[in-house]
Amino acid sequence: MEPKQAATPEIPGAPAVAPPSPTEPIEPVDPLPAKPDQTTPDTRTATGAPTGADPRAAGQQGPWLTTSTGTRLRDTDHSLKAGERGPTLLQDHHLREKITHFDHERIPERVVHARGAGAHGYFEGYGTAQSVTFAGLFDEGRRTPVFVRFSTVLGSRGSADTVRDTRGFATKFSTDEGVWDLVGNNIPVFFIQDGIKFPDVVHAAKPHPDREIPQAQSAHDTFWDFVSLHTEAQHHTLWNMSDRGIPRSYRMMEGFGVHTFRLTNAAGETSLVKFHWKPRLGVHSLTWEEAQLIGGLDPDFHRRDLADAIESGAHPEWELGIQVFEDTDDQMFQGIDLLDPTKLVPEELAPVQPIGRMVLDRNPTNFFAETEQVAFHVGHLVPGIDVTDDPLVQARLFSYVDTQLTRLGGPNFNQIPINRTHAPVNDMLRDGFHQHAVHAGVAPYRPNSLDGGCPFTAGADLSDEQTRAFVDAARNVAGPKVRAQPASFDDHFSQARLFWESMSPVEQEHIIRAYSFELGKCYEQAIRERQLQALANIDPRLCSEVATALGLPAPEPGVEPAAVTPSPALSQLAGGPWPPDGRVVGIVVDPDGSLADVGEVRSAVLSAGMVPLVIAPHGGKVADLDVQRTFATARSVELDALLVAGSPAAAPDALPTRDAKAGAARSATLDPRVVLLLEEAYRHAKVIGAWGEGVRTLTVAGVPDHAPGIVTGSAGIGVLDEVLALAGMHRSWQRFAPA
Ligand code: HDD
Repeated sequence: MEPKQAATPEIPGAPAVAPPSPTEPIEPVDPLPAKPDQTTPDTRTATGAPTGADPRAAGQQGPWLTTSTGTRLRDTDHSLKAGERGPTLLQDHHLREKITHFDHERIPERVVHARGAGAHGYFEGYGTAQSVTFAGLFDEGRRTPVFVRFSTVLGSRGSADTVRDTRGFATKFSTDEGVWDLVGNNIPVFFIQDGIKFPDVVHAAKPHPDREIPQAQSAHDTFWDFVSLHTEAQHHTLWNMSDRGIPRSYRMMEGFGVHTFRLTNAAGETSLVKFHWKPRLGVHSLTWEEAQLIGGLDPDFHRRDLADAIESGAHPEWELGIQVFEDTDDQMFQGIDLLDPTKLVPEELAPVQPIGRMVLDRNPTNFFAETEQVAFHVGHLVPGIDVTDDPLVQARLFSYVDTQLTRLGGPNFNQIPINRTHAPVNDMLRDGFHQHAVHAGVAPYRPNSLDGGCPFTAGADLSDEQTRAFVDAARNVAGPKVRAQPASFDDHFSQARLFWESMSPVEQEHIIRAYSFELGKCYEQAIRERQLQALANIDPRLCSEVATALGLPAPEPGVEPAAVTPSPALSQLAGGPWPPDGRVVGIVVDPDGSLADVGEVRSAVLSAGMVPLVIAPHGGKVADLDVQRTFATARSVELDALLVAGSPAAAPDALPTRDAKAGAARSATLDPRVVLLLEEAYRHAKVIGAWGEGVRTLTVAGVPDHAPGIVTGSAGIGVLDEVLALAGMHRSWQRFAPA
C-alpha cells in the first residue's frame, strides 16, 4: 500500500516544509498501550484527591491531621523526647518533616515585579479582530479564562504598593489553542531599546548594593545616574514622574503591550499592532502626598482595593483595543519606528479599536499557589499572534523562561496548576524536577514509528481551529551581523516632549514636583546637573522650574526642542465622568448629635456601587449603624469622598492639632482628628459633602464651604446626589492651585 503523505503547510513566503519520510507513520494513533507488567499510579492530585475534583478543594482532604503522605497524627505540639525534660530524638520523623517543609516554604522572589496582586476573570471577544487575526479568542462572544497579575517593578515582595514606579499588567489567557501571555505595563514605553541593557537599568534602579537602600523607589543616585547618562530612558522616566507612577487603583490603570506585535489573519496576511487595555473606570491617580501617607498607613492599599472590589461585586473591567499598522518593510508609521519600544503612537494618529473586554470576577484562593507561582512568558503565543524584531522583546523571549527555572525550581513550571494550559498537551518534553505527568509510550521523539508516529505536527489550514498550528509569520531578514541599532532609535527627546506638552497644567505641576522631589533626594551634584540638561532638552520650562526647586541654574537645551502636536488622549483628565464603582466614601457621624439621614445616605452609597465607611469616635455601633472606622483608624487617604453628618466634639484623649492657638479653639468644639480628615481631604481635592450639624463642622475646621467640590445642604440625600456627580471626575481639579 502507498504510504500517505502529511499535507505540506502552505505558509505565504515560508520555505517549503520537507515531507516526512515515506516510512514514517502519519495516521494519528494513541501511544503504545502499557505492557501487562506496567501500571500507572492512580491519577490523584498532590493531596490525594482523585483528579476531576475541584482543585481548589484539593488542598485539604478529610478532617484529620496527617503527614504529607496521609498518615493520621495524634500530636503535633510535642516533639518526641527522651523523657519529658529530655532531648529530642532524631527519630522524630514528624518533627523533621514539619520543620524541613517550613524551612523551604519560601522561593526566590521575582528579580523585578516581586510585589504583586492577582485575580481571575474572563476575556470576551467582540469578533472585531478577524480582519487582522484568526486567533480564536477574539471570536464574537467567546469567553476565555484569564489570570491577571498587577505589580510594582522595583520593590521587594513586602514593599509598599503606592510607591512611585511603573506597574506591571500581565495577563494569562488560557485559550482553546494554548496559553497567550500579554506581559505589559501601565506605561506604553520602556526605559531601554535593547534587552541586553535590562540588567543595567534594573541594577541602577534597585537599592544601592552596599546598604540595600532605598527600598522600592527611584529617588536615589544610581537610578538618576543611569537615566541621565542613558537618555533613551527619559521618555519612560517622564511617565514615571507623572501621575501614572502613582495609580489610585490597579482597577484604574491603562495597560499596554508596549512592543509592536504581528498578527496574521485567515488569508495569511499580516498586520502590525499595539495592544491597549482601557479601564472602564478611567485612569486615575493618587496625589504624591497620599501615596506617601498610604505607604505607611496601608502598604497593601492596591492589593486590598483589588480584592475588596472583587469581593463586593464591583468587578474591574477593561476593554482590549489595538492600534493597527500596515506591515511594511520599514515597519515605520508616520515617522515613528514601530520597533522602538521607547516610542508610542498617539491615538489621534492611529485610533485604538476595541476587540474585546476583560472582567476580573474572582479572587485567588491561595496567594502563593496562584499569584506567586504564576509564570508569565512573552513567548507564550497562540496561532495568529506573533512577536516582531523589536530588540527588547527579542531578549525577553529568552529571559522569562530562564528566570522561572530558578524561581520555580525546574523546567516543569507549566504543570503548576495556575500555569496549566486548558488545551491538550503532547510536547515530548520529559522528566526534570517536579515532573507531575506520567507519560506513557516509549518514543518521546520525532520521527518515530514505535508510538505510531505520534505526536504529529499540526495542519496549515488557518481556518480550521481544531488542527491549525502556531505560525511564525515569515519575513525576509538580511543584513550584516552587527552590534548596532538603526538611526531612527537616536531621537530620545521628541516623544518625551510630546508627553509633556499633552499634559494639563495641573498634571505638569505634579511632574515638576515629582522631579524636584526625586532629584532633591540625590546626593551627587553632577547627577542633578546632568538630569537638568536632559530636562532642558525635553522642555525649558520644565527644566527651569525643577532647577529653581533644586537651587541650581537651568542649563540651555542641548538639542532644539522638537515641534510636537500634543496628544490629548495622554492626559488623565481627558474624558469623564467615570463610573464610581468600588470607590470609598467616608461618613463622619456624631453619636451625640443628629443621625437623621445617615442610614438612608449609607444605603444610597451602597446602591451606587460604592463602599460607605461610617466613621465615629468609637467602634461598635452608633444607633443602629455599624461603625467601620474610628477616629483612631480613619485617615482621609483611604477615601475618595467624605461626607460629614455631625459635629463630634473633642474627646479627652484627642490628638493635639498643629496650630496650637487655632487648634485649642477648634478642639473645644470639634475632634481634631476630624479636622485632620477634612484638611487632608480638602488639600487632596476630594469631594466633601455636609448637611445639618456637618455644615458647622466644615466651618469650624476652616473648610471654605463655597470652594469647588464642597457640597452643603439641609438633606443628606440631596447632598449625596451632588457629591456622586462630582466624584465621577475623581477630584475637584479646580481646587489645585494653578501652575
Ligand atoms: Fe519583564 C517580569 C513587564 C522588559 C525580564 N516583566 C515582568 C513582569 C511584567 C513585566 C509585568 C511581571 C510578570 C508577573 O507578574 O509575573 N518587562 C515587562 C515589560 C517590558 C519588560 C512591559 C518591556 C516592554 N523584562 C523586560 C526585559 C527583560 C525582562 C527587557 C529581560 C531581558 N521581566 C523579566 C524577568 C521577569 C519579568 C526577569 C521577572 C519575573 C519574571 O520575569 O517572571 O524575566
